[in-house]
Amino acid sequence: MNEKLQKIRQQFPILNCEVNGKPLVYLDNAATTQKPQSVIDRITRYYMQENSNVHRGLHHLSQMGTAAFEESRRAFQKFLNSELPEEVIFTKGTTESINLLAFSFGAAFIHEGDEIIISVMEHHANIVPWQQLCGRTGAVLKVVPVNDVGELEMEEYKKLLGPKVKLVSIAHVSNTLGTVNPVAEIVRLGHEAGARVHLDGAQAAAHVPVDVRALDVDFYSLSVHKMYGPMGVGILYGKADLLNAMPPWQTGGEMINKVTFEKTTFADLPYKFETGTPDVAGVLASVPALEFLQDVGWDFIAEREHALVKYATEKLAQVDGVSLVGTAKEKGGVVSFNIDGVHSADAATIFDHFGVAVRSGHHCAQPIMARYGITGTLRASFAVYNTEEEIDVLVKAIEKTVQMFG
Ligand code: 7TS
Repeated sequence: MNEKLQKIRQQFPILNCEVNGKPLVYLDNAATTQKPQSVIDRITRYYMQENSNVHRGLHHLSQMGTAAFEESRRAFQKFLNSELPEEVIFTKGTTESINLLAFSFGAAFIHEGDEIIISVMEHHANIVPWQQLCGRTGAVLKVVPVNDVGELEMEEYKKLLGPKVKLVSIAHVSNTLGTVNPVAEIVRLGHEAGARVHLDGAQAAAHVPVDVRALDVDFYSLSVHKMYGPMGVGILYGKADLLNAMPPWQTGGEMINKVTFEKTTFADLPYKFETGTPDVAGVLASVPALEFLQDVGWDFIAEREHALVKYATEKLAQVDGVSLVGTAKEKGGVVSFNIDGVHSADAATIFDHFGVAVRSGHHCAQPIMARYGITGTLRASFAVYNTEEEIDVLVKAIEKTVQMFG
């Protein structure tokens, strides 16, 4: 193992633990990544020395917390290269970001007969909120198909784009297939047709640099827990002019300007969309997660994740009875597969005896499963701390499973 990789692994205490008497082989990073010591320490320090509510107290701790909270927003502004800090809205995660967007953008811009484009490979979080919005408004959901290897059929996307399309909402990277979608082209074509474009970046933001201005994307969602950061924090990025034109979603404290029983006026961005007490510790501990990504560097991340996907793909292809699901040309750190005659849940349970953590089942993406005529897959998903040796352990577990069900 090279020295840099070793140093990275040393930052993650959980990687030293054992599962069922075996060293943990954590290959479920698309569900959530593990957390480096710096993130854990930041959470501890907050609760030991800084805990207070933000944006409301005049006392020392609250002032300090508020300043750190807004610093964290600026860290995300820089991370995403957004023009303004107030274009960064803190949410609980991608799911909440998309629900916010569906309700608020929906209320401002979606009417009966309008069209919303998604794709077959979306996570349920980027399907159900739009389906519900269509149910409320009489708008129509259009779905971009996916080819046999797991790529969006871009010619079909072009055909779906027409004057009625108000929004395109597509995954930057697929959580089941690992496909990296041609997002710059998706945004460009969407804009040419007069639509707004949202990218679901849940599976992208820890793997590729995201520059919202270079992409010219209107909205971008992410979950910090998939980026080496804490649970319970997400971002909805939106262009200020659009966010300003959108009504609040959830209402209550902290998002108001003035309240009387006759009428309430609302705060400006970003507070209009940040109701109630946020996860302050989580927001503050997101900064060391961004610093971790920056310290490791995008080049190293890309190099390692490509190497791991290539290695896993080659090794799995050599095992009789294993079939890969999703072999797009542009792929992130996800390898989905099935073993002939073995239910994915049974296989995952056997893998666990080897200390190997993978996800099994439909991965909250039932439509793409239906597209391939399957009910689920086994999914190994990689982070920058994973190693080829860990993939060897996975392969051993697969071989054992094949033997047992032989
Ligand atoms: N969008 C995509 C593409 C995702 O992969 C996920 C979570 C979400 C949205 C929702 O993110 P959350 O943080 O709000 O839950 N995906 C997965 C997964 O693949 N396995 O567990 C969670």
